[in-house]
Amino acid sequence: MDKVLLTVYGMAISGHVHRVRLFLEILGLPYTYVETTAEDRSSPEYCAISPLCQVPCIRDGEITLSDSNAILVYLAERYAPEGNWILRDPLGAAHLQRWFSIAAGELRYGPALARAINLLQRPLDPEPPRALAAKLFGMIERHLSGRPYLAAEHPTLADIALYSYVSHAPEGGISLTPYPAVTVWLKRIEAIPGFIPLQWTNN
Ligand SMILES: N[C@@H](CCC(=O)N[C@@H](CS)C(=O)NCC(=O)O)C(=O)O
Repeated sequence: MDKVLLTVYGMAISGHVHRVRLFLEILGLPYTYVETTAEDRSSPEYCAISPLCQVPCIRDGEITLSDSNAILVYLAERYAPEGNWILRDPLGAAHLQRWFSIAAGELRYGPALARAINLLQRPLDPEPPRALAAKLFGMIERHLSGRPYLAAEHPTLADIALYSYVSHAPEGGISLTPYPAVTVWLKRIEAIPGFIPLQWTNN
């Protein structure tokens, strides 16, 4: 394999960024991490490589790519094509896409938003995102009862895409105690070699 020259642009608090770093660590790929400021993210240079001026964004040699789920797919296809992180049979591929949509929808506007409201003191009512989180976590709890992982009998990108904001839901005032199957699933992800936690400080 060519020498890997990966850079991740991120924000330590972000679960979207964590899912990318988590996967890079699990794959054992070396990379440089660049913490961005709000000023960095609004610069024309940054918005040229991340068109919505968001993190995460990666640079891989000549390639730049934004959107956490797109980055996961790129990394799996480019650096672990022999792995089974992506499901290729018609139903498996559809299920994986379904979890990506949930990660960008209910997860983002449920537990992730409730967490942002709490941690970043956003002037928004946390109850609607908490209600969405309860609906989502109830569904995931039922789904994981009797299943080890979200989309297959083994970990896939679905698990990587969901882990960060599910595990940090308590920071949005959402307890995981009512969801024992979800809690066991989180521990399964944490046992994958290379796992790194989402760690940030607000100083
Ligand atoms: N669809 C994007 C969403 C990423 C996203 O919302 N990033 C947030 C941080 S968690 C961000 O960059 N916010 C800063 C901004 O929008 O200015 C992805 O999956 O990467």
